[in-house]
Amino acid sequence: MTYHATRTKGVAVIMVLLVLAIVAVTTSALVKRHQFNQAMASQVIHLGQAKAHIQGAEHFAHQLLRQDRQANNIDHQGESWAQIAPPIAVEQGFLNGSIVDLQGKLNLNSLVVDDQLHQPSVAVFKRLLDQHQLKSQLSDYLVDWLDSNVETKQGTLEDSYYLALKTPYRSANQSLLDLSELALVRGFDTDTVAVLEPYVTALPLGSKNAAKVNVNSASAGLLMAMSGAIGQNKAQQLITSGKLDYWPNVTKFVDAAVGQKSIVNNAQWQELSNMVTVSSDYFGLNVAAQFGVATTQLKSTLHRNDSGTITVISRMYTPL
Ligand SMILES: [Ca+2]
Ligand SMILES: [Ca+2]
Repeated sequence: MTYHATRTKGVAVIMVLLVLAIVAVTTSALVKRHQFNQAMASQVIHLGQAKAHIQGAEHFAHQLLRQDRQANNIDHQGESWAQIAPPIAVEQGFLNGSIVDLQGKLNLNSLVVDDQLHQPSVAVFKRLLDQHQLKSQLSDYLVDWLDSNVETKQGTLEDSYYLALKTPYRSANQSLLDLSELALVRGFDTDTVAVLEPYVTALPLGSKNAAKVNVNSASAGLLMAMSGAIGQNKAQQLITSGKLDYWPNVTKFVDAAVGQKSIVNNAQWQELSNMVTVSSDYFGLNVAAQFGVATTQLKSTLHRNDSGTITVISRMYTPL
């Protein structure tokens, strides 16, 4: 074989190897692309399945709450809507959910009603702050955040604090849209919100009942805050009595909490009576669904009117 023929053969081998390398790289890229597309497709399909089942569960929850209002005007933890469903196996996945009575908490928007300071709610909130060794000024800062005017009760400008922050902003001068907004209010931060979160909520003031706390769902800590006359032991007694047999009306609860109405306790009796209810308009719905690679959760806030019609106030999907 001549030198020239050997060289030509060598070049041909290199060409073949180059072509093979290009084919290998291209095939590998195509396989990766295909796997990625497959993963994307199954994620989309599973997420779609999860959302479809969540919507079904949401529809069922609405129906449960509507039927409950049509059956009675008392809401308590023994009713079917309050039972936590265990994870239910559905085709290719799992579904679980619960409904909570949001009126088992103090509605912070009720500190300002019709743009006026609502003293009974402020008193409850101040007792809650005191229970957790938090300063009572937090209540004043929150009231300034909620009311429409721009001055503090000392006559200074509310925004002078917020505008001096590293990232400046102004006070909302309206109801809280979500409890997380509380962390933006002067004196509050995420830790303070976490401490208060078991006792407080942020709901629209759409109905007369919206400023009231349902004593059939309230915790012992909140019951203590509802009146200066309710101590720790009394709150525990009230919780135990409520578990044995729910409070059927406000009078029965208030009599048990501060004694039967008399000249001596008239003011206390009336104040507590005005702040509590046994009937709820606002509920929280939590539904989680797991399908293949997708796990997602729906959290929604529901309003129920006197005839049982449900309106969704907020709805948020979050991947778990
Ligand atoms: Ca009911
Ligand atoms: Ca204001």
